[in-house]
Amino acid sequence: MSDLVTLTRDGEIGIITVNNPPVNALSPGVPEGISAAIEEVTKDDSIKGAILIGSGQTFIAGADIKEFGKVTSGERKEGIDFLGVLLAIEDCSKPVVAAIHGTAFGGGLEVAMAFHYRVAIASAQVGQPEVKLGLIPGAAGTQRLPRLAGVAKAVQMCADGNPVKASEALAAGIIDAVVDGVDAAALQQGAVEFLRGKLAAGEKPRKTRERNEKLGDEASNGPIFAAAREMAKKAARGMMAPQAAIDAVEAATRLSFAEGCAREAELFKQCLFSDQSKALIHVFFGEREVSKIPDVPKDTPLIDIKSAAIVGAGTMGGGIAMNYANAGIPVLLKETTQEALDKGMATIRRNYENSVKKGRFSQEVMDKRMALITPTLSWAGFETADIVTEAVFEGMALKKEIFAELDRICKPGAILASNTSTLDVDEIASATSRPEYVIGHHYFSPANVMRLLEIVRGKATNKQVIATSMALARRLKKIGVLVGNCYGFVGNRMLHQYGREAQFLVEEGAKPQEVDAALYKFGMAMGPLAVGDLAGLDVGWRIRKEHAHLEKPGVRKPLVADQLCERGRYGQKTGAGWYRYDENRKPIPDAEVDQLIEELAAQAGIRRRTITEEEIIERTQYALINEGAKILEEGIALRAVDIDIVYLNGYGYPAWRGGPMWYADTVGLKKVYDRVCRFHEEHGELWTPAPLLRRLAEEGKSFAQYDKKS
Ligand code: 3H9
Repeated sequence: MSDLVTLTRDGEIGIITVNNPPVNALSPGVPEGISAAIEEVTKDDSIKGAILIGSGQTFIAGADIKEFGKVTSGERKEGIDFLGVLLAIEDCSKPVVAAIHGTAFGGGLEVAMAFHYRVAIASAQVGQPEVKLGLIPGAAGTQRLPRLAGVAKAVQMCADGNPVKASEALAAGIIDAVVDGVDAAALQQGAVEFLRGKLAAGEKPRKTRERNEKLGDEASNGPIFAAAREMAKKAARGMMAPQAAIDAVEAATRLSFAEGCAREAELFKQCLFSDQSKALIHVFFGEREVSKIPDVPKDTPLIDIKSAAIVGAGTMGGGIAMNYANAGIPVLLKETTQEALDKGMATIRRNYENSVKKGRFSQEVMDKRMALITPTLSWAGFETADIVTEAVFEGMALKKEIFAELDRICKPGAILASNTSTLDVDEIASATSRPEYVIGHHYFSPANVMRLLEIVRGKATNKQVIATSMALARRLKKIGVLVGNCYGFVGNRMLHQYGREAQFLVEEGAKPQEVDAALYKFGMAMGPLAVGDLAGLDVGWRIRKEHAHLEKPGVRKPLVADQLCERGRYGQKTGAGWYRYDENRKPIPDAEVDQLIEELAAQAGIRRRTITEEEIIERTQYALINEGAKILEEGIALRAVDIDIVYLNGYGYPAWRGGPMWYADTVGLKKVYDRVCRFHEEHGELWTPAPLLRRLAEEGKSFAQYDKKS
């Protein structure tokens, strides 16, 4: 045995402890250590039974995800024989109990299911989240879980990957008891008592793999699998792992345990070597990487955020207020007229009521949250707020006026954040005498739902304000990504290029619905033109008017969106935009729009032609990637993975493609660069290749390699 796994004793009970911080993952040495401990338990006559427990905050949270990349890259030839280890546990001649606190996820739950019994404290969670990494359970989870929980529960857990709480796991038969207590010490004691009870009763332990009574039959299982496949098709559109997980659970109902394991292994391998799994593992580590800011040390002291205030109770301001209230932080919400304030509060109330109706939380929770939001027409109370977020109309003059006012009112050390989506944070900060406390907090609509928070660092923003903003993002259940200050920051600056190409494609001959359909098929949550209709075409129209002075003469610009706005077609809110909308908000292609497009294209002398789906993908994706490379080289994004995380969490980019920069790596930067050069020749200056893209392509490198070095 190693330090990773120890065997100690509590009287006649062996205590096997896994010590592999931070999450007791099954890194090399851990399964072997458990195996050796079980052997010792079997051999030692003074030990009558054993428990397995994790040290620290958790049971085993799964396989060591870092190891998968080593296997797929060929760096590691031999895999760990998980199945063999689990069979040995199950075959142990003495009763063994898995004691669960924190999370028993993936391989962790698979280990636990090979034990004869499982007990947990109430706060523990169990789950098979492998599909979130593009994988399926690979250590007989798809075979043992249906034997414990029944087919319906097992197929659900393996296909959606969501965890279940201890109480639910108990009801499903996954665990055998919930023990009192809140920590590992209480758990250990409870598990030992549980085991002593079993020993005293002389109960013969059962092997999970031999428990077939919940496996159902063809007639009962057929509808379960059909429904699960349908559900996965919708909820995990484009992903292969959920379907593979369902196939593997189905194998458990049709084959022997050993054959079922062999089928699972085959499917696991297919998933492991897929681009989807590599992308999702990149996302898993990326979401954690973005919290690391090279020049802001981990131990930077934070500003204590006990109260907040928001200027503007519109769609964004209201959503931001909900975030604070949801996190238990009291928040003032200011508007200029009673009417606007009432409207904002009514929207918040309606949103909460919908959540209560859907059973997301209770009326009591809603009441508490509503009570944390104080509507106001005055600045009174702003002087004590630890953070103020401005969420007014996107106009520089107005924002500067508000920041000058905040500078007069707010206490020293308060964070002054702007929810601007495009504007210069330094210019906004220049309206104050304390630019070091000014920062951008760019939320995404709907702000109470979307996970992304772009945190925009101005040239004077101090490190404490940055560190506090990153920590606050976590408190608000967001993923904070630090970005530099430029027009549109990371997300909208890239989106601008993407949206531009979508519109050019339409002018050159693709129908709006063809552009949207191609990108939806690619995996985007919605096509770009449908997104425009949803967000309101007038928003961009207004921004374009504000920035008209920055346009370069002679550079092509999209023609149609502004004309749609001139005709009052602002999108869904006016019942028409790129599409017409029926009463169910279903987009309907509109001949009037086709005609307008043709007219505008003819006036501009644009030759109309057939556009392929491939061209739609290349033009839109490579526009994102080329701009992303410029953003990276300019240091607006810290790493390519930061750009990916922005796109996945703010723009509906499919996680299984890993984000635009990772997607570029999977295509190959040489190919992307060559196509960008071609588009440059055909379409001119807007396609000027990013120097970084050229350099990496010429060196045969990827963005991921660039990240490793930076
Ligand atoms: C699997 O099990 C396949 C099997 O079927 C067997 C196949 C043969 N491995 O999230 P946190 C790191 S697939 C390696 O910030 P939290 C993480 O990167 C696996 N590293 O903490 C971070 O590192 P750093 C199935 C891991 O408290 C640090 O630990 N299991 C792993 O917010 C802290 O993580 C899963 O998918 C890992 N398995 O949340 C579970 N897990 O500090 C994945 C974490 O350097 N993990 N790290 O940035 C989680 O869901 C969360 O980490 C957990 C803790 C809920 C456990």
